[in-house]
Amino acid sequence: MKTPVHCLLAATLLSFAIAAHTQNFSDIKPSPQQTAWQDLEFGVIIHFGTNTFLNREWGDGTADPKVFNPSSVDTDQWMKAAKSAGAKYAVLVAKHHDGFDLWPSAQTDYGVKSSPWMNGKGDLVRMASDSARANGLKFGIYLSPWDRHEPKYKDPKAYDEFYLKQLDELATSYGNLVEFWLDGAGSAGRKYDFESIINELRTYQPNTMVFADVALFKYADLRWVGTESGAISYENWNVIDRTGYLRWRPIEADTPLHKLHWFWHPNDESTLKSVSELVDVYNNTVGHGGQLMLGIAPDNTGRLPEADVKRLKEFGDAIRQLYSHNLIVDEHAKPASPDEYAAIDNDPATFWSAPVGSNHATVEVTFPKPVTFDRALTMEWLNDGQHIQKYTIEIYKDGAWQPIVEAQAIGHKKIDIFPPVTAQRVRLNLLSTVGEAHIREFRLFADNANGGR
Ligand code: FUL
Repeated sequence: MKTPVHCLLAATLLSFAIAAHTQNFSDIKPSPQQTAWQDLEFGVIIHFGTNTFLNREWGDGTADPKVFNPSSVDTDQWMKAAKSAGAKYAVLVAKHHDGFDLWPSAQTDYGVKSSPWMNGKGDLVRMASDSARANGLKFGIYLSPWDRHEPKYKDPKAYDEFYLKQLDELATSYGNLVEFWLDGAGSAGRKYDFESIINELRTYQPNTMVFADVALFKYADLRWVGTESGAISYENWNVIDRTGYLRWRPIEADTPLHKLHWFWHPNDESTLKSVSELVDVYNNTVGHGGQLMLGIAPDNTGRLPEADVKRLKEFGDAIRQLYSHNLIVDEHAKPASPDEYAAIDNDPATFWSAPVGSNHATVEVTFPKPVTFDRALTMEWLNDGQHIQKYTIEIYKDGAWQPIVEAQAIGHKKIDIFPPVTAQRVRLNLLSTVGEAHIREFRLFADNANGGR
């Protein structure tokens, strides 16, 4: 027969079990590091290595380190170009699947230290991290778990130790890492000791955000969008359920500047994405509440090709042009009530909150005269969770409110694009929210090329 103490223990365990099963979507909140990362919105990932010299995407680990011999590496040029595109941080592929290290790792000779570049004395992780920071960008690292060169790879235990030591070198020598990329490619069926890997990383980099695809969900802070096409094609909820385990895992969407190519290839100008393709990528990733991770690749001289530099700047200019003239501010719209001002002040550091406990609210603006616009940008304040489940954007026309957008999920940022409309009164109608909504920004824009304004 059970004693009362046992009964009490059983009851406590049961209530824990029930609590674990009754996690609510709206109770899950981001960490401060996650919201800070989401505010960055756009980063670049840089691929450079033996593949650059061998016209390859996936090296098989047999390349002679002597092929790596760029004549004029210019990491400042990389970072300036990334910045001109609007990126806030850069992730360097320190080791891709071929196992070639861009820093002088003490764990292997397979890397820059066996190459003729800088007589084997170079350290690209150092150069890239210094240049990133000098240009106002944060810095992160990709270290491929799949290693096609390292002989220890065949022995999971020995390789885990090897990987951990490489990770130590990177996590302790190059300053704060904003993001750490764990790529699942090539690793299907392989079990790594991720418990130890993440513990090690956290010891030295407690604030780094770990990116990984959903298979590594448990260890990651961020999740992969599921495609490299540069779009989030579904409603973007930051909370994801992995078999009863709800967690805040914001989306990152990685896509290369050149179609299908992460590394540089000779005569590859035709794969360079056009400005309008890149603007679509931006609208469909950042404008869909996710992070854009754009792949850029230096050529075999160690510089980004001039055409790529030009395209990155054109892309940045196009986004600045599209989203710097907020009509609500420029055309002096007034809110329906003074407290709504925090939602329309063009300042994402301030936010407006709907009445406590409410499940529906509106943010309304009136212009002195009718304005024409074709897109709205809305930002939800997420520190307390993602609350807005259904909303419309409406214009007042012919004596009634008429929806021009009907959608779900706002999240970090939502850009809604529609045929140009002209109106004097506009409102964001939050039809259904879990608890009160919080809005950082409600902005309206006109794409001049689209006949607006
Ligand atoms: C993928 C890799 O296999 C590609 O080569 C590239 O590094 C991309 C960013 O991630 O999984």
